[in-house]
Amino acid sequence: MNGRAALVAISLGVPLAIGSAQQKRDPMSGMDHMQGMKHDSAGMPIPMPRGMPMIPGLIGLVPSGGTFVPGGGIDPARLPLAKPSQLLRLADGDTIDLTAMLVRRRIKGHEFAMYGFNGEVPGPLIRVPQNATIIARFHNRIDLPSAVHWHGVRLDNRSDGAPGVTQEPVAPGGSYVYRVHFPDAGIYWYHPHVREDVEQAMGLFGNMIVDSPDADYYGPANSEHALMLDDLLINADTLVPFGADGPDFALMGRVGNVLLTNGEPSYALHVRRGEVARFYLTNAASSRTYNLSFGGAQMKVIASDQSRFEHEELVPSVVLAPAERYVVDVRFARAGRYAIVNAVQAINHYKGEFEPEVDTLGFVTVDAAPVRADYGRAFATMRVNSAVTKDVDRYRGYFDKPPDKELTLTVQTTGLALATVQFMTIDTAYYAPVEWIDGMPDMNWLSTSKEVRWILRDDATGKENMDIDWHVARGSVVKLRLFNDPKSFHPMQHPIHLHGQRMLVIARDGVPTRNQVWKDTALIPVGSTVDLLIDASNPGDWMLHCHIAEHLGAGMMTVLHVDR
Ligand SMILES: [Cu+2]
Repeated sequence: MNGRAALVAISLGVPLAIGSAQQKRDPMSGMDHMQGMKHDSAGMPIPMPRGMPMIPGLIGLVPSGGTFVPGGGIDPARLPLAKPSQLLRLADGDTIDLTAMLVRRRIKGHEFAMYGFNGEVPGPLIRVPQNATIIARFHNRIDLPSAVHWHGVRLDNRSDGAPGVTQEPVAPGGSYVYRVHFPDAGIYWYHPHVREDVEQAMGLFGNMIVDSPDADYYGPANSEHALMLDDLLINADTLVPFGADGPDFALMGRVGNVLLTNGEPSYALHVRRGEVARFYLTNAASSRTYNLSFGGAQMKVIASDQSRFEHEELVPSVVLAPAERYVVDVRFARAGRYAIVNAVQAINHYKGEFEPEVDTLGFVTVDAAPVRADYGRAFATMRVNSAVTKDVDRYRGYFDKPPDKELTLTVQTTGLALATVQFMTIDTAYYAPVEWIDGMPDMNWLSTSKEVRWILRDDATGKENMDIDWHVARGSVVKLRLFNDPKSFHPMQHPIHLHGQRMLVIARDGVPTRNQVWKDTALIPVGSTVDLLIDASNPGDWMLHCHIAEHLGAGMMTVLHVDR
């Protein structure tokens, strides 16, 4: 058990035994604890949002399953300071070494032992030409088993980095060699697929930009910037420890209280007046969905996970679920300072009200001096990417076919604290289609993968998660319908990710979508039915799962077998 958590538990007079959440389920005993805590919130085991008291029946409880922090209490001063991401331009046939290691990070005045690839957070930005193949030698030098998944890349199945499906986890001290082929231009990312609730949250992620041979693929821009968004959950001066046996925060996911851009709490960029800046956006957070905008600057969305859109569009903001990517061009027309913000509707669970919440991720400072090459006219032109339309045309005949598979997204719980169950029953009356923040971190923290099981249920057979034995022939065009059951114990959005293939979001709630783009991750809001059309062209065993790390850790995955 983490030292701090233990200290808190002692001060509250709660048994220290792991699994004491099971032992203390009497709401009245919780009230007693609250008396003792009334004037002192310093000992709170987890940070609560402003104005949100802990739920009385939960005070003093700790999650079942023990705790884990990276480095096992090592003094961060003994670790190398994390470096910012370095650009690695690779050519076809090149080899890289990618080492997961412990690093020291300074965040909001505190130093933590965390993880990085090659000592960098984010890991190296790998930039390759389309159709290149690289050899990546992965070395695991952290204190957990690990692996590397090349998210969104339609590569050879054996290099997919999916332990339990395509390889064994790489033990601490071990290595593994991946052969990564990049058939599609776009923005991708790599991260471990072992305890990603810990490893990804602690900094193991990096981008890959795959460049089209067409120099005018995205149109002109003055500058390019890769932004990896994530968040971190800290107490006053410690990391909130992770579950030792499996993820905690299993209900809503580990939503952080510090928002990070490229690993830093404040992002700063300087541009010239009139500059068109191209941002490659990746949501690397465990569970937070972002709604991002650039201080009112005009933003044009160009591409998403695996391709450009059929046509470009101006948008007020861009919503990124965990693992989603977007390529946007932003034109900074006037001199001054533009705040990069995440603006969402939070729920106040005590009042049953939605409240606006705005977090500033950083600033873009625009010089008075004008940019040398002014792409204002090109920016104002919404390009039509007929190559994407032609590609999608080959699949449009399948849009109206009946679904090949229908999955319902739901959850089952056992052994949760009584107060959690009572509060949730009331709370479910005003669920939001997307839960942007964690308004109930106390009950969320106590819910581990022991109490919570997230489910993909096959409507036709009633089979769930890994019991679904789903085979399709190579070259099939598969229609998958996903329904996110709003009547479950804790309805919540799920970013559903399919490995190794590409897919289109063809309808939401029966309404056909327009402006297609090839995706590997699709957000399924609560109460929604979403139709995906999968181009199952890449043979192998491919994970289909929720990309909220804690939901995946609590079972929310199956495998699509694309037979040879
Ligand atoms: Cu989920």
